[in-house]
Amino acid sequence: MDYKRILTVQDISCVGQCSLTVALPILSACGLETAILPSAVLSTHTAGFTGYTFRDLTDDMPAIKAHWEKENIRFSAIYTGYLGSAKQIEYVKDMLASLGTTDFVSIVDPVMADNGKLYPGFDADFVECMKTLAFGADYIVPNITEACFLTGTEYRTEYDDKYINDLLGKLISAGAKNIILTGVSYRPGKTGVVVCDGEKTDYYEHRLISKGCHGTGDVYTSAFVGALMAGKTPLDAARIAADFTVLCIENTHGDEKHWYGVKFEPVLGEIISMINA
Ligand code: PXL
Repeated sequence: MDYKRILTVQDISCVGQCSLTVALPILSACGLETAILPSAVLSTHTAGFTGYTFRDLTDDMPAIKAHWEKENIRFSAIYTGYLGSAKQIEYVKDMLASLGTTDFVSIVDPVMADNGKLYPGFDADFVECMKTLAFGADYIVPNITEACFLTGTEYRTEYDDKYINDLLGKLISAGAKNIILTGVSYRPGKTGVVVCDGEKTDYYEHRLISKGCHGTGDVYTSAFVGALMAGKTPLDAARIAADFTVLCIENTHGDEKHWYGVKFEPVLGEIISMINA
């Protein structure tokens, strides 16, 4: 298989095991040359820490893109995660339009919300802008809260498959091509991921270990992108990402001091085995 170069655009939270400090090692482990574009540098992530620093790197983006174009650098895929501002989303859309190879794939994790609420710093204008990025992408990987914000749907903690199918239908009508909807739980002790390409919908159910483990969304999407770009089908990539995320949570669960992220490093070898299986 050819050697793929992938770009991931998201923040560096210096401490906190999320975004780039998760995506870079996971994508590299999947055998991909991984280029990064930090959207911002924060001392920690914003979910649970207070007083964190935030250096917005939006203004560096056009010059970085221009340099890559001058050097004729192109990417097989661009995967976006946490983006710091609406202006940044516009720059990222420019990159999707011009930095891809001919078989280019775009994957957008519309990181902005969880448990029914937007993360600190995000507002309705950001959501509107995120819609324009997400609905133009080849794959989107929202959780249920993000899917609700993207479609103006009321968030529910209890739901059935009709609610989920309506949500998928609204995403497809709005322009989504392939949806990987995470955290879909129909019974106690279980959760799962829905994979929908607009015609076919599959569901992969797995163990629910605990709620609220921070950073699992980034582990999941990074593993999904890694497996997809390593040549797996979207459904297989979604399954591998789910199994790997469960392993990471199992490895973290029970360590009360480790509330801010998942201890994915000791099980990183497992994703390599899953991809090679
Ligand atoms: O895990 C998503 C994420 C990424 N980056 C930053 C965050 C969060 C979630 O809160 O705060 C800075």
